[in-house]
Amino acid sequence: MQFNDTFLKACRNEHTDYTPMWIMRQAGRYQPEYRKVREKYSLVEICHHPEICAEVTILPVEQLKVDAAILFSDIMIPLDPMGIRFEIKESVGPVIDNPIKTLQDVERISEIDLDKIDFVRKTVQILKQELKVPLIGFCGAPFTLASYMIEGGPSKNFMKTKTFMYTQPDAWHLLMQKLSAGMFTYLQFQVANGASALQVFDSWVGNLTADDYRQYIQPHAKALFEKLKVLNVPLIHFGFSASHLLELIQEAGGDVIGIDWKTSLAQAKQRLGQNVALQGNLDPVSLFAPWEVLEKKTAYILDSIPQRGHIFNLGHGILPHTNVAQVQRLVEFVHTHSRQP
Ligand code: 1CP
Repeated sequence: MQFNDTFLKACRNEHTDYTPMWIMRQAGRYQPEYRKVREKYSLVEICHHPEICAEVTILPVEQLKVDAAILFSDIMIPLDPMGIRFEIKESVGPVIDNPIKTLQDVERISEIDLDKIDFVRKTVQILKQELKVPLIGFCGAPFTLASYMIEGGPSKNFMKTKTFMYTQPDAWHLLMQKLSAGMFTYLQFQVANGASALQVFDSWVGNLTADDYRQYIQPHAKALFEKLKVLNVPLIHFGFSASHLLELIQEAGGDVIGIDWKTSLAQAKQRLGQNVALQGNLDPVSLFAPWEVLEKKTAYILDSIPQRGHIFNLGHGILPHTNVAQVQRLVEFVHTHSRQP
């Protein structure tokens, strides 16, 4: 089988025969095979075993026939080698041992020690050998990571994070700098070992006002994306529920802007311009609709913007109870409906 580079071409806004797609969280609970692996190993244990981790990464590519793989990992994984201890709790998400409260806590965060995540190097190297589609490396953006580090876990209103930002701006900016530097090194490491595109997940940044984004986040996001340019791979920048920040996110950087399901793709294209590639944006819950409804919604998205420079995806992660056969049908439909004669 030949290497399928359709996804990379679309990221570069080049002509492709059809619209490529992958799915955020494509390796996960909705797959019986993944659930089986999880009976034996925790999420972190999967990451620590390169052979198993590679298998979990490849599974959705083979099962769904998507055009890209995403490294199976979590945004928290590179925090441990910076001295941040965490746990991923069942039905909760990441929980931090000692949440950050003071400047001293921030000063204690170390530079990322790549020797401690040698399993990532091994996994990516296996995937480089085995995959016939590009591998997307990823990290959490500084704000999203900081929110877990300060709140101690998932949050609804980000009260502690914003209070920290407003009351201790020097400590905040130091934290952002440290995270931005650490994530650059981490992403560079993934590319050096075989990742051929990168996605930065700023999942929770939509909870900020545009003014706060500009003042507290954007300089650091910009610094990260500026440095990433030298790696010469497509960069995807995704924020959830961040319609009000789209231009600012684009200004911070990225060859591809990820669009969440709440935002109109056509309006995003108008606002951001024809030269930027867009990724998105089917509502993950649409997969629970009858096929005819799902088909209509998918066609609407595909037909709403030019085919060139569009990577089809969900507008956020796939949900645990999604039916695999429905996802397979979706992928097939996206490929055939978008095919240029
Ligand atoms: O097996 C399990 O425990 C299921 C839950 C799970 C999975 C499958 C977690 C806990 N993490 C992951 C893997 C993961 N996380 C991947 C690789 C899978 C793939 O895409 O194929 C990726 C890309 C992530 C990234 C991630 N983790 C993000 C950014 C993406 C997003 O959805 O916005 C975030 C915010 C996290 C934190 C996290 N990890 C896990 C959960 C349940 C959460 C969210 C918690 C919250 O609501 O705050």
